[in-house]
Amino acid sequence: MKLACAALCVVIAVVATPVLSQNRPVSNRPGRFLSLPNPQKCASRPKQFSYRGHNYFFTGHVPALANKKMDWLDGRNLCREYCMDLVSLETQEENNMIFRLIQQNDVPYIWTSGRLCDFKGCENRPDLEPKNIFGWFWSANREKMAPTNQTPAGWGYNPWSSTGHKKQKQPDNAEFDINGTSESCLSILNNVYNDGIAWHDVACYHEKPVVCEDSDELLNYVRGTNPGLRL
Ligand SMILES: [Ca+2]
Repeated sequence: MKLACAALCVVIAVVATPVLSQNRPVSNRPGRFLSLPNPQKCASRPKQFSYRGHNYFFTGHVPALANKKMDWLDGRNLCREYCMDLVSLETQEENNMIFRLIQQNDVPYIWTSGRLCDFKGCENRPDLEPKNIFGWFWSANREKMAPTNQTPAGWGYNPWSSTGHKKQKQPDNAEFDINGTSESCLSILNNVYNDGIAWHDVACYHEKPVVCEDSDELLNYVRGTNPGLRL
């Protein structure tokens, strides 16, 4: 019941994106929802590597998904069917692990679960202002990110790129100036702006491969509703 409520809240939050849906030039598909986990897929999910009890996989290394690129919400939903979600990078150690994966495999970019709180439900929240500094969070677990203009506590560097399309530090919401589409999703780009591997705010409709990470919430839900299923 708790999960149903949590999932529903997220569904509403993700679907109600007035800024994006009014302005997005392509793949403007209304009425999209978060997928529910598929118990069989959860039980047989790819486990390519693990960190602190969570399993991960990169779609580029799953033969059936190797050439798949998807927009941010489709990426979340692909992961969620496996009781996972897009990767969230709360610590430098975990971030370094994903940066290494990208570097060693020459991956051009991936989606993470990072999202700007710029949709319905994010209004009247002084703690999220200004949005470009305080408005970012990890969708997979709703954890707030450190202010984007600071090195996160316990980290030795700021993972946001110092440059981008406008030659300004990220997040820069650059595409908004080009076609009115907000850069509301967090992608890791591999040296696209001659800036090494770094975080960028990117418009959510762009299609990219993804890294999925175990979701405690979805695994617990499927565990509770499928006694005896080995996850
Ligand atoms: Ca950007």
